[in-house]
Amino acid sequence: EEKKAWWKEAVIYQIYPRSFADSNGDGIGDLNGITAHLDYLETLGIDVIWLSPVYKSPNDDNGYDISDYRDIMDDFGTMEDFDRLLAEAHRHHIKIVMDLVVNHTSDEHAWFIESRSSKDNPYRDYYIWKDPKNGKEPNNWGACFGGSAWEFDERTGMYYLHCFSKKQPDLNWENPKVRDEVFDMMNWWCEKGIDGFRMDVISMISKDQSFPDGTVEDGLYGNFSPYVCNGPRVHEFLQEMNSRVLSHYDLLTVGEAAGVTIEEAQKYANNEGTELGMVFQFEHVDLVRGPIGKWTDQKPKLADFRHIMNKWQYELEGKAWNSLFLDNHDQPRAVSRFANDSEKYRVVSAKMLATCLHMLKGTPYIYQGEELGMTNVYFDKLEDYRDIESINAFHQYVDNGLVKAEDMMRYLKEISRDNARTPMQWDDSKNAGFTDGTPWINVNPNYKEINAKAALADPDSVFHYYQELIRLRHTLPIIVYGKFQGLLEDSETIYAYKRILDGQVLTVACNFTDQEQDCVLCEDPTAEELISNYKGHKAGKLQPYEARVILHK
Ligand code: TEU
Ligand code: CA
Repeated sequence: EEKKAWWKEAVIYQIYPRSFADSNGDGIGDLNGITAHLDYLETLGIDVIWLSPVYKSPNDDNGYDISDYRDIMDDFGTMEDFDRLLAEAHRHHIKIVMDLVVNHTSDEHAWFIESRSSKDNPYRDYYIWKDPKNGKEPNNWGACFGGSAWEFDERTGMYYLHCFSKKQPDLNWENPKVRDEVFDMMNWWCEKGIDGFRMDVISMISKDQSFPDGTVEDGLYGNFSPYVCNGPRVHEFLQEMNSRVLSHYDLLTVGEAAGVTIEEAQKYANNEGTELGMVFQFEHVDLVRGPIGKWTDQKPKLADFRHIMNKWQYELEGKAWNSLFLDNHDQPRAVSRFANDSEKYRVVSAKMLATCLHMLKGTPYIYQGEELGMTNVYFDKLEDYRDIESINAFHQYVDNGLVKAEDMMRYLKEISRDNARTPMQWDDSKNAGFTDGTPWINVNPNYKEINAKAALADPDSVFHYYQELIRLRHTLPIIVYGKFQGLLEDSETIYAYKRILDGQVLTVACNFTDQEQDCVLCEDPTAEELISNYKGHKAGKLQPYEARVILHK
C-alpha cells in the first residue's frame, strides 16, 4: 500500500517568470504579472506553481546564476511583490515551490567575490579552486555551456570549477560552512511559508575529489558526468539537508537529477522520505543523441520512449515516487517533439500526449503554455536566440568546423531551450498580450491562433482537456495510486497501459501516429469512458492521434 501525500496527488505548473506576463511594459515577465494571472491557473485547476528562479541575478543564465539568495531580481520586482504573490496564490488554493540553485552561485555573489580575492580569504573554500597542471587546466572537463569547465583567475593564479557558464562557479559542498549557509537560507524561505523546492542539478553537488579526466566524446572536451553526477557524498548531503531543513516542514521536493539511474533514483526519492520526494530523470528527453550530444534533428521513436517511461513506472513501484514531464524551460515544446504541431493535428495530438502522460503513475508537471499546445518557435536567425547554451553551442561547433552552420540552425529549431522560452500567448493582441513594450525574446508568430483567450472560449481546446485531466486525477484515486501495467509493449504506433487499484482497472490507449491503427483494448461495452480527444470512436480502431481512457466496471 502506497503512503499517501499531498504532493503525490497534486498537479504542478511550472512558470518561467521572464516569459510569463509583463506587468510594467519593460518587455520582461515579472512577479506582479504572475499574481495577475492566478485566476487563470485556478481555472485550469493546478495545485502548485514551481517558480523558476526569481532571486537577485545578473542573468547570465536567466536567473540560474544567483547573486543573492535572499533578494528578488530587479527585473521581476521586490520582496513585497513576492510576499503578495505567495499570499494571493495561497488564497487561490495554489502552493508555491521555489527553484533552489545551490550547485553553483553567480560569480557576482558576495561569497565568490570574497573567495576569489585571496588564497587565505575565509570564503576561499566555498568554491572549488585548483592549481594549474603543467601550466594548463587541472583536467579536460568541458562545461555544459561550452569551453573548459575551468576558468583561470589572474588574481591568485588558480582555476575555479564551473560546470555551467564561467559566471556560475560551483560551490564546494565538501565544506561544512557551505552546507550551513545553504540550509540556513532554505530554512529562511520555509519560514516565509513557501511549499517546497525544485532543486537545480542537485545530483551534481558531490564531486569525485580526484577530479580525473573525462572521456572526450564531442572531439573537444572530456565528459565530467561520471565524476560529478550522483557523486560519492550526494546522498549523505541530501540526508543532512533532510534532517536539518526538509523534515521540519511539509514540503514538495523534487531534485533535478541529470544522469540519474533507477538505482540512484530509488535512493533520492525513497519511500522512507529520508532524502527527496521525487526526482526529474531525463532519459526520455535525452534519448536521441548525436555525435555532438543533444544537438540533432532526429526524432525520438515511440518504442524507445515507451520503453524508458515504462521502465521507470515498473522500477520505482513500491520503492520511490515518479515525476512526470515532457516539457520544461530546457526542452523544446512537447507537441513539436513527440507529436505533431501541424495545423491539422496540433490540437488532437497535444491532447493525446497529455493523456498519455497524465494517466501514468507519478506527479505530473505542466510547463507554461503546454496547456495551450504551444509549439516550437523555429527561429530562422541566430540573432533571434537568447539562450546562452544555444548561442555558445553554435559557436563552439560551427566556428570549430565540426558542424555546418545550416545544420546547427536546424538542430536549434528542434532542440533549443528558447523554444520553451518565447512569451506566454495570452491573446491575439500585439505581442500576444504578454507585454506592452518590446519582448525580451520574440513572440511565436502563431499567437493569433494559439492563445489563452481563444482556448478559454473554446470548449474543445487543449486547455479544457487539461482541465478535465486534472479534475479526473483529483477525483479518482486509481489515477494517483493505481499500479501501472504496460500493454502492447512491442507496438511501434500505440502507447497503452493499465492502472490497477483495489480491483478497479483503467485502460489507456494512445495512437502516436497520423494513421488509423487497429486496437481492441477499448472494446469493453461495460466500461465507462473517462476521457478521449475524439467524440466518436471506430470499432477496433484508434484514429490518428486518438487517445482513450476507460474505466472497467
Ligand atoms: O539544467 C541542468 C541541465 O542539465 C541543463 O543544462 C541541461 O543539460 C540543458 O539545459 C538541456 O540540455 C539546470 C536548469 O534547468 C537550467 O536552466 C540551467 O541552465 C542549469 O541547470 C544551470 O543552472
Ligand atoms: Ca516587467
